[in-house]
Amino acid sequence: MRIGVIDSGVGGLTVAHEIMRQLPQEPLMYFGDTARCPYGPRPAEEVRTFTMQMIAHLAQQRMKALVIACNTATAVVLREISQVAPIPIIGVIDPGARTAIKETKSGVIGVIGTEGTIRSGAYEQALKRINPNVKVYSLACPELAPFVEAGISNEREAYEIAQRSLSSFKGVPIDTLILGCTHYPLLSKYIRAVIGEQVKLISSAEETARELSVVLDYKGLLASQNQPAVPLQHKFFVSGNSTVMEQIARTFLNAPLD
Ligand code: DGN
Repeated sequence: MRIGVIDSGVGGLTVAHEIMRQLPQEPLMYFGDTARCPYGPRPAEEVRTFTMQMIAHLAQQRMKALVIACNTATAVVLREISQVAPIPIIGVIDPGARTAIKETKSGVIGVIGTEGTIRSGAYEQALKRINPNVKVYSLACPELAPFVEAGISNEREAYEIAQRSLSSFKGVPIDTLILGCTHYPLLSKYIRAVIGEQVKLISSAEETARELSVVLDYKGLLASQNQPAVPLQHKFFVSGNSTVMEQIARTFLNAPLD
């Protein structure tokens, strides 16, 4: 049985990549809602409907766990569906918050994400649940995910968009920055150039894959650790254009899509 991974578009591939690295024996199926990305500016109810449609699509096949590799969707639906779903459901917000708390020295943490994620306050709540004393600065960056979704064709433009998006963090004394949208690790080079070497960038991918591994192990759902006889065939679905998905799969996942 496969692990389902969903996102509004290509960003969840950053999480899929880490799952493939940590759990190389697990076949994935990925759904990117490229036709309706971005989710960030949409009302919560619409994000909920679209996310449920993606889950319903993957649920037509056998799935042993689901990773909501989209912060915007995690903020809206995780709590609701994990209470009723018959399989484990993992989101990306708590893992990102846990990693940031582990990494921060000063306790001053920045969060960037879509309008929906920032509006939900989900990161701030998750961080303060772990440590009520941390100081959190949150910033919506609505230009970043659509830029990634369009294919990051121009390095200069990437840098300028990162600079514009992060300008209000100038002078804010964060030592840790949560990339609270799964599209953003694909821009980390530009974000790093703007924010400076001294700030630790946090992507939820690694900790999300770790949480998935722990949950599968606990439930007895981990695939056999033996090397499969034939290489795993992951499945990728998109609701719209697949060009950027293919480009990212080739360059970032190092695995051409069928
Ligand atoms: N990748 C998604 C997230 O982590 O929130 C959202 C991108 C978008 O839809 N703008």
